[in-house]
Amino acid sequence: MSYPLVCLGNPLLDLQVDVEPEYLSKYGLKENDAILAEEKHFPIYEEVLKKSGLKTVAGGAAQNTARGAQYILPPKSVVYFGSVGKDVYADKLNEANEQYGLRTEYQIQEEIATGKCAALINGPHRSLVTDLAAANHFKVDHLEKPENWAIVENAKYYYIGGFHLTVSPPAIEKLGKHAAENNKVFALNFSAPFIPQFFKDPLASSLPYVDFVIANESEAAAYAETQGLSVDSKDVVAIAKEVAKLPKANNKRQRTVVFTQGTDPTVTVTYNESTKEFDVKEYAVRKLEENKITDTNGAGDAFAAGFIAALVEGKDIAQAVHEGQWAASLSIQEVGPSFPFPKQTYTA
Ligand code: 26A
Repeated sequence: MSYPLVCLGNPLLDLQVDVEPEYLSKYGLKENDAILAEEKHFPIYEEVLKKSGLKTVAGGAAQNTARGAQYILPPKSVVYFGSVGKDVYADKLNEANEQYGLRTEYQIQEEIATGKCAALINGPHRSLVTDLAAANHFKVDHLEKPENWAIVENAKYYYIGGFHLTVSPPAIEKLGKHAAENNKVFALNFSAPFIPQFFKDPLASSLPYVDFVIANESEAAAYAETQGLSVDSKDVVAIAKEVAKLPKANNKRQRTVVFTQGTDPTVTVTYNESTKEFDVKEYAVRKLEENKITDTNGAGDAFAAGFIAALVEGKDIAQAVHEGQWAASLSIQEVGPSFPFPKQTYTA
């Protein structure tokens, strides 16, 4: 019995609260962003823990995608790697993962707390401030343990949260190499604008392995600006073309770049290396009525979950985008990066 999908990322517990715009400005936060906490942000955690209406929900971007993909796929389909502490936060993550049937192979830190993310919700926006803690201590040697490497070898799809580029580029490279050498599917999410901005080199080193890039419009713009591309940073198709045609380690697979844009159409660009042609597609998003939206925390991760689950199911890119959009619409109707129970099933 082997698990077809392996995911890698930073396991976090989300401390989710509603805030006013003034609270964001007090800490110099943008309304829609994800950042690593600096010293000046640390009081936020104390403050949110005291706020009424606090919700603690399992988070960590790639872990959300892993849970979502397992929600969709048959039992025993997804294994997630990351690093946590030994505390009540880790207990909460384990509880959520069990509910979804997600198998985790955590690297456990004896002395370091599980990571947390203050998810500051302001209407349809979410500002995420993360203290990685134990998540920051994931090491490639955890993947290299024979029992874990067997899981990797038995899988056929790999999904990496770009956020993990801040933690263990060697682990990402190891999985990427394995995927390329064995003609397996490797997907990477840009995760947040600060990844292409400040983790430019590790991102550049991992991109040759990537068959599917998944990102949103602000991450695409950050990529274009940081790379100094001579394209309009709002022109997602032009940016996707630039990313799609970057060199690949495995030329047996074309690269597809998938850019979501909130309620604007999802764009996919696939580059055909032999003809030098791009296949560009746009997929409209079915807008949910506003009163059905609970919050957008985890919407992008849910999209990625539906997308990658569909690939695992053997579906094509168009179907994968539709399944991704469906998963995102389910998740934004729940609190945080969650899915509804009893389980819903996707019908094309
Ligand atoms: C390294 N950073 C900043 C992060 C994250 C993160 N997951 C991994 N690494 N910052 C926020 N998140 C998660 O993103 C989800 C929404 O997409 C949050 O935990 C939240 O669940």
